[in-house]
Amino acid sequence: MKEPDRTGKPRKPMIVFAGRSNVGKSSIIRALTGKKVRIGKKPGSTRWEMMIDFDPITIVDIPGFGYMAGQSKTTIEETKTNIVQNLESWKDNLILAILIIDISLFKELHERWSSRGEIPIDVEFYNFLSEIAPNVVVVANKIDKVKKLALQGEIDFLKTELKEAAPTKNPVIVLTSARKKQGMSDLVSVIDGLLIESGLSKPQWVVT
Ligand SMILES: Nc1nc2c(ncn2[C@@H]2O[C@H](COP(=O)(O)OP(=O)(O)OP(=O)(O)O)[C@@H](O)[C@H]2O)c(=O)[nH]1
Ligand SMILES: [Mg+2]
Repeated sequence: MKEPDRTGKPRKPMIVFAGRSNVGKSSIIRALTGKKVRIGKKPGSTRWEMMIDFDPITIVDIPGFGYMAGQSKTTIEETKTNIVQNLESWKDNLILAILIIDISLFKELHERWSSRGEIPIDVEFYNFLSEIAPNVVVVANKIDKVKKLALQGEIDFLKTELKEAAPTKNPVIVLTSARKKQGMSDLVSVIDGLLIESGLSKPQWVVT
């Protein structure tokens, strides 16, 4: 049963863009929809969720989890708790969760977290999103920052880690550079395919 939104209207199916701070969530939403969501050089640019009406769906830009420039540890923790609570409350409407990863940093951060005996936050979120959303697509963004020869290795590493985290799923990974506008049409094709499977029509993406 779909919960009505704050104005009492029934909610549209939602696609949420999640990921650590500064990975390019807002940049990708802007590149796909042409909507002027806030983008920033420093982590923590998106402070609250932004609901973008994009017929036949609602696209949600949420704050990044993890470090936010100029914010206290308490605020960062509160933001993360808030993101998790919001995502859980949208569960019935979520048709797709898109997890954006900065591929130029993934391996390095992964190794740092693992060496401390902690589950890397990207992997933790991948697990969480897989539990609450019927479809999860992982976007390896900022490919322009990875040397051409190293890219395949970085993607293989990501794939192995995701597979290990959720062995029953085959991770769907799309490679993008929001800055260079690469991979955007691949992402659109994957999203459209899932929308059509769910009986919905394609939105008017600005990417062709
Ligand atoms: N080199 C490179 N930079 C990118 C790419 N995508 C985004 N950026 C830059 O990364 C920075 C963060 O982009 P945002 O789109 O604000 O990232 P976000 O994930 O929404 O960040 P928060 O809202 O803080 O969580 C900006 O300076 C972008 O220009 C990319 O593909 N390549
Ligand atoms: Mg943002």
